[in-house]
Amino acid sequence: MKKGLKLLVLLLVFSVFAAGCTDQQPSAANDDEAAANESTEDTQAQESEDTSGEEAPVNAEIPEAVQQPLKIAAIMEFSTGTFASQYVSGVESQVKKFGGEVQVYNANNDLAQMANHLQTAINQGVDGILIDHGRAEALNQGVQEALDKGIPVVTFDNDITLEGVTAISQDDYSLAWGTLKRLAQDINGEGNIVYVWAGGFTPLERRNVIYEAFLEHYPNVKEVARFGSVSNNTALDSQSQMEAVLKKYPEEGSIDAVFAPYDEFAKGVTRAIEQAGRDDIKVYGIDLSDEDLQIMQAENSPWVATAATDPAEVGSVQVRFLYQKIAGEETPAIYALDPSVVTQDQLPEEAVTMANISEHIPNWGQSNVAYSDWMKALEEQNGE
Ligand code: SR1
Repeated sequence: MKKGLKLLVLLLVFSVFAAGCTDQQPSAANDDEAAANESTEDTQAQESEDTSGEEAPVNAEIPEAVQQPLKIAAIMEFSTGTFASQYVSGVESQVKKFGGEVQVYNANNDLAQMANHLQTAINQGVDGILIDHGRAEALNQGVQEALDKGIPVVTFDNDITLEGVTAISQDDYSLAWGTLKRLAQDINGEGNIVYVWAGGFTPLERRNVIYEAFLEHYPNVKEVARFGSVSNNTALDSQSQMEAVLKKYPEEGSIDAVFAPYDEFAKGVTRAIEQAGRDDIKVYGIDLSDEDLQIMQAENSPWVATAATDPAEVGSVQVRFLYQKIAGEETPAIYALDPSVVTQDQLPEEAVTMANISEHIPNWGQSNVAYSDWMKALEEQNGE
């Protein structure tokens, strides 16, 4: 591609991701349409759904459809890792506050199994379905059947774009750019980096769009190695894959940084770097948990920055959109939570946890997103 054209393409990519973005990976093709509309829809959705700071009236009338205890199914592609466990706790806690019951189905990274779980939930006549990860090609048919049967569906980290579904995300484009921007600044726009990545997961596909644009934007940053797989042992696998890379690049200064856009990747890579005593390499991650904070706060930890939202809040927001749907309220087609970048130097000496991180990171977390007036009353009715 000619230099001028390349620059134009790059500028376009950057302006698109700055606006909410598109997904250029073939395996995430269904994202394109949704992502193209994301900018305006997000803004509209956030204007209409984000009631942060407002006190909801406790005596608002509770819609009839949500007055009885509801049966909710959460269909998950996988449940390993600290992100997934925090997400599930957010789902369970919000459903409990609303007086409902949630059955969590874990497909252990098997998309066919995930589709079977979806079918089971539909056959059981649940009141609403939450989808976590998975791919449209495996789930579209089941989701359409649920919609046809009047069962509302809200997805997270999925590329389904069927009409009637609300799809939430952590704004993966911003997550990736937040941490990569920090990486670029720290190495002054030049150096050797390692990329940890696995295809076929919607959030990782979206983050990869930004990574590809990042490499174009910083031609003096060279990717010297790439690996990655998602399994029940992602952190351990990443550790041994990074150990192999370190053996290949044993000289001090031969690797400047690792971009590890999933905390299970970042944990494994960090351990490998620490064990090899390579204090010349820094890790830039995505996601946050108590365990991640502990690793980042350890003395001389290579993990210096991460971009994240609160996974428990993601789960709770998804449940609230589902209850809004069940109550017959309008919900947006797309909603993206706003991530924050957390750097080691923002953290104090004392141990920080997810419970008090908001004291150290400006604008951390979002409360009251998708919170209808009657939700407070429903929670109070259920003794919460
Ligand atoms: C394999 S996908 C892993 C990602 O899913 C969630 O979006 C988390 O942010 C995690 O990084």
